[in-house]
Amino acid sequence: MSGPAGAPARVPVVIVGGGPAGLLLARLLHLEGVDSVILERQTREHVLSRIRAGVIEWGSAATLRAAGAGRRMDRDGAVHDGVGLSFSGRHVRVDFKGLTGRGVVVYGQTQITRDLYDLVDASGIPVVDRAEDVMPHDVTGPSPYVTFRRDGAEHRIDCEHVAGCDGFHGVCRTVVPPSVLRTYERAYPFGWLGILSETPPVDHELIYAHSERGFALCSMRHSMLSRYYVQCSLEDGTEGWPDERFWDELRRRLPAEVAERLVTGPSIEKSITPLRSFVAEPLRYGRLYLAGDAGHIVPPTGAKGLNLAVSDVGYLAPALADAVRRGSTTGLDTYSERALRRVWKAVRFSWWLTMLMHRLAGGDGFDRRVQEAELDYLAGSEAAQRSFAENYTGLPL
Ligand code: RFL
Ligand code: PHB
Repeated sequence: MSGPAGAPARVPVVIVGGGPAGLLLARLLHLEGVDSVILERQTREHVLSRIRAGVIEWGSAATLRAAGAGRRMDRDGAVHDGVGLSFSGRHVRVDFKGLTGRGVVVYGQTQITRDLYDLVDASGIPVVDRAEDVMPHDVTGPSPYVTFRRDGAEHRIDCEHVAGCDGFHGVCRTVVPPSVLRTYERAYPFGWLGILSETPPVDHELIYAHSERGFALCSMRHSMLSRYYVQCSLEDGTEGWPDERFWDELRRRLPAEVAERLVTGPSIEKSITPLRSFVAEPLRYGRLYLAGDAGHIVPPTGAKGLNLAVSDVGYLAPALADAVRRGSTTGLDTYSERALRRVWKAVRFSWWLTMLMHRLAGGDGFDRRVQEAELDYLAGSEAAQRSFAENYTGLPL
């Protein structure tokens, strides 16, 4: 076995996964003078073709800027100072800026990933794509190593620490034995059907809509690229949702004056996502650390997934740098606890917003009445709106 072409045989930190968490971690470590290697299962083209998050919390935007990844975000992204909530024929605007002094940045994850890849390349950080059968070893001892295959050849990289940034379906979480790992999970009985279309967004801000027919979300990437979602059944496939049906259903879930303004067009992407909350504890096992979706996922309703990946890495990068450069493990010793405190608050918010805004099946109407009462409360209470705004724009690190 040998170090692969372009990657050293020994490096302080091996990062498994070249999504936003892995790329940002590599860049922040580089800025702290710590070398790393990224092992990514997919091709770069594949990673860059994924359409995902669109809302960046204020604090995440600051972290991205500190990493040097803020230039295009600040030029092409849009600061949103509020968001619309519609229900029972009413439309309420939650004024983030007025209530918290901050907004969020609407800028696609696809663009962030591209910006981070550019930075990682410019920093000379090796990224091995198409890395198969990646496997961390000996993470509870002083000398971990990671093996993988590429183009049929076996490789090994020795390291001091392994960062598991390999998403929900990654390998790193499976390295933690069941006797150590506790998982908490909630699968919701519905999904989101999302489309991207080259049409102007229906509003200058996002609209979260609760309706008798189910939830809908109007989002965007820029002035000529809209992102819309409707709650759908878990049994649905995209083939059962031709564009006409999607637009028709979306219109029916929006307040009449919004539906009238909706500009439709052919979808350029269409996909279905099941909704799930999941947390793994602890996020550390020996010298292996889980960050981002590898350790937890949230339903997209609260727009928190990418933001949690950024905040995990915001804790992990300085802790790793302290360990590698100064021999101090205090930051790593408290990483899991610090990250999980913030994760659980985002899990709570995402769960709450999901349960508030979606059509819940069955029952005698009790759940619906409670939802309506809560939405009415939210519409009429500045305290409730401030709490919403504080959570949506991002709790402190
Ligand atoms: P990722 O992005 O999944 O990246 C993990 C990477 O690891 C690779 N990998 C492996 N590499 C090597 N060996 C293995 N064995 C590997 N297994 C996997 C994968 O190929 C991949 O490249 O995780 P990361 O970096 O933690 O980032 C997390 C975010 O991607 C995710 O939380 C967000 O996209 C969630 N999310 C949203 N988050 C927000 O903050 N705001 C939003 O508005 C928002 N909207 C969304 C979302 C996610 C969605 N979907 C599709 C799940 C909307 C949707 C529809
Ligand atoms: C998106 O633009 O893709 C998006 C925005 C807000 C969410 C989820 C997804 O809560």
